[in-house]
Amino acid sequence: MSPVSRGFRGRRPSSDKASRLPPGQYETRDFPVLSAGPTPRSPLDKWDLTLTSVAGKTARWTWDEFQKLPREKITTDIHCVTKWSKFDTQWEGVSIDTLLSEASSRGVVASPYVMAKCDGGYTTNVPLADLVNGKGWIAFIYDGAPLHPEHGGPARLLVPHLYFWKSAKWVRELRLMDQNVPGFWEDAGYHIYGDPWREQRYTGD
Ligand SMILES: Nc1nc2c(c(=O)[nH]1)N[C@H]1C(S)=C(S)[C@@H](COP(=O)(O)O)O[C@H]1N2
Ligand SMILES: [Mo]
Repeated sequence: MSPVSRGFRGRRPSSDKASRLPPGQYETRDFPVLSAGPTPRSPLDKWDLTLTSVAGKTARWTWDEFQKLPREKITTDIHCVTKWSKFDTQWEGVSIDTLLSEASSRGVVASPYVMAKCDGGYTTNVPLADLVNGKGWIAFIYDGAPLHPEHGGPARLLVPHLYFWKSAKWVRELRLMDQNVPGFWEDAGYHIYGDPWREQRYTGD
């Protein structure tokens, strides 16, 4: 009989967790940092968030104004295209629904696509339908504390049902668009949409 009993080899993922793991992914418990460049630092008194319509109308929030908007708590699994997934991450943020309804009262008309634009130049495109109805947030608290700069602080887009490259760190602008224009990674060969459950990693998947 083997000196090492099966019980000491570690548990297999519970079927609950297994069913939450998209194809080709594995679970990690730490929180890897993936950035295409250095971590930008914008002081909060210079930070703002802008929603821009196709016609060029804008709604802008300073940090203080943004902090006064109604916020939500989000507990969600996240899935990186480099194959790690992390379960039950906890965030607080302002929903895109909230931002859009504020913005529409300021004349910002919705359009079917959005380009998220970030400090440092990163961009990513997301259909507006994937950001509304409780599917997208501008998150600024992670695990009960201000979002760490390496993870996108002061604030990042959070779109957890798509691969995590869509969750743009250091986001400063959501620009509405009529056309689905590829962002930084999409232009470099990543999938234009990026659904982890359909394993849409690269163009053509
Ligand atoms: N501005 C910006 N946002 C970004 C990235 C980036 O390089 N710059 N990387 C993306 C990728 S590929 C992933 S997997 C996640 C990683 O987020 P994390 O570093 O908090 O794990 O951020 C996404 N958002
Ligand atoms: Mo990624």
